[in-house]
Amino acid sequence: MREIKNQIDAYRKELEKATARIKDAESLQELHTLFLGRKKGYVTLLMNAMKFLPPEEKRDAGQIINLFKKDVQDVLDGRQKSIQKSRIISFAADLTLPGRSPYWGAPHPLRLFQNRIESIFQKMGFSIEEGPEIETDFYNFEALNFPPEHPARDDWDTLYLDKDDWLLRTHTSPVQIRVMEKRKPPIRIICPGKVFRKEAPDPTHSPMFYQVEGLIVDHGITFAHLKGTIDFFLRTFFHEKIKVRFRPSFFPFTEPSAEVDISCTVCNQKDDNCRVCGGSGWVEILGAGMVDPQVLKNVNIDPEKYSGFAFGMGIDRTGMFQYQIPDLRYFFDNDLRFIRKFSRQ
Ligand code: FA5
Repeated sequence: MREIKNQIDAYRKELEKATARIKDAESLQELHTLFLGRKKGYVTLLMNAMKFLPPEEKRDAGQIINLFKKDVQDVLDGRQKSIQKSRIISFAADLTLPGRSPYWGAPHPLRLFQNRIESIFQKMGFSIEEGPEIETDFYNFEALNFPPEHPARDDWDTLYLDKDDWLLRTHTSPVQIRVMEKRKPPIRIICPGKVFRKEAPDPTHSPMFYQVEGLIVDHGITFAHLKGTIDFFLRTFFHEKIKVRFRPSFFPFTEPSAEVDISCTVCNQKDDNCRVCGGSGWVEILGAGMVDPQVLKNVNIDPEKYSGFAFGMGIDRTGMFQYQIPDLRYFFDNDLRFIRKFSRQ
């Protein structure tokens, strides 16, 4: 009996020290197993030792051991409650902090500009077509009236692929041919997409950029329709007061041809040293013209019955001028501080 009492005293001291070291639910569980484990816990060992006592001592020994067991249980329960409470307190402390809202993905600004351009033309009755970015010489040049060795091919700094006459399309005009091959007039389409040119990047040029091609072919289409459509688009996309001018130009697939400029939205025609317009006050936004009769013949449309106009516009430049961004390379640097400025539009 004396031995059992001494052993209980020793266990109580151990419990006191071990309890002070409990930090978490895991160390609490370890202590529980050490004292109350069914097979080798200290309380079980004491019960086993009781078998060797004389019968008249067994009752008292049983009471002392049960008292010890209850004390151990109380101590462990108390620790468990305090661990739970500290967890709740550390969580509750966060409730005073402002919440962190996750950043949702958003369309790239160029996609937003494209959406806007598409929606203006859709309201005018245009439908949307797409074509491949890898093209053949035939669609990119030949069917558009650039015979081999034609000097105008040099205006498009082409990236050729190894195989046969494949290349990265230099403009979206080949989609005109693909559509007219399949469909007869009336045709009223726009074709947005990526194009590629072997060009050194600068504030208004990129070797990869986006264009939107437009094409109308029907009876009695004139240059006045082209002018009215472009004028309406630019005034809707930018603002009513934007100045628009048509300059005579040359494209092998349109006759007559024009390049269209708008008044510089970055300097408002007021800075002789403007990085974007170079002080001229004007920036080129698109090329356009009446579809050359030879192009219509190439796709078996009778130019005596039908006429059409086409245009090709830089999406990057259009967005750049809308937001007065002085360098279109910002669109491709993918600096999130820049990209996110557009995400809630
Ligand atoms: C063309 O690409 C013709 N296919 C457009 C066309 C279509 C004319 C139908 C007639 C009929 P151009 O090379 O000028 O033309 O390019 C058209 C527009 O793309 C330019 O006005 C400009 O806004 C944009 N652009 C041209 N080169 C670049 C470049 N390197 N980086 C960014 N935008 C460019």
